Amino acid sequence: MTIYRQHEIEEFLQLYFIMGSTNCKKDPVYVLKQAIEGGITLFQFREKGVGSLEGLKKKKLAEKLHRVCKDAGIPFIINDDVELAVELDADGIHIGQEDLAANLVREKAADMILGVSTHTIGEAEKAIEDGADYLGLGPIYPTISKDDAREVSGLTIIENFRKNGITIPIVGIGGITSANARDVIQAGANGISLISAIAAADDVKKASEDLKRAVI
Ligand code: TZP
Ligand code: MG
Repeated sequence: MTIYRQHEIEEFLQLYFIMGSTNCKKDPVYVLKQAIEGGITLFQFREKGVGSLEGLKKKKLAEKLHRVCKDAGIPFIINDDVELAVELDADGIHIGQEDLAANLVREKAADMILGVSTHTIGEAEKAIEDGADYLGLGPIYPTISKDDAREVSGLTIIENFRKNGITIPIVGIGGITSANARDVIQAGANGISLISAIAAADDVKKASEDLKRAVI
C-alpha cells in the first residue's frame, strides 16, 4: 500500500474510473490499461451484480488490476470488500451506507484511502468523523450501472453539501459523461467517478481522453 496525503488524494479524484468484469465489453485488464493511457487518475475495482466473479476468480482479477495500477502509479481502491482490500494491501477502500461502518473499516485499514457514499449531510458528518478521506455523491444523473441506485439527486446535492460546510473532497457519481462532467465540477465536486462512460465505450482510451479534457 502506498500512503497518500490529503492533497494527493484530492488530485487523484479528478477522473475516477470504477469497474468490474461485468461492466466491460473487452478484457478488464485491457480496458484498465486503455483507460490509464487515456488519463484516468484513480481506479476502483467494483465486482458486483449479476454474473460477477466470486471467490478466487474475483481475487485473481483484483490482483491483475492491482498490478496494472501499481505499474502506472495509480491508486487501487476496492469497493465494499474490506477483507480483500486488506489481503491485497490495496491503496484504498470505498464503502456505502449498507456496508461495514466507516469507523470499523478505519480500524481494519488505518492508512488506506477511505471513500464513503453519502446522501445526507448527517451521513457526511458521520463519515468525516469516522475518518473518510472523500465522499461519493449520487446518482447525480440516471444510471444503468447500479441495480439498487437511489433516486437521482441532480447537481443540487453537491451544491447543498458545500453550502452546509462539507469541505472534504467530493466526487459525483451516476450517469456522468463528457457532456455533463464540467457541470459536476462547477457544482463543487473535486472530481467525477464513473463506470459506463469508460468501461462500455467502444474506444476506451478516447472516451477517457474526452472525459479528462472535460474536467481539467
Ligand atoms: N453509485 C451510484 S450511481 C453508480 C454507483 C456505483 C453507478 C455509476 O455508473 P455510471 O455507469 O457511471 O452511471
Ligand atoms: Mg457498497
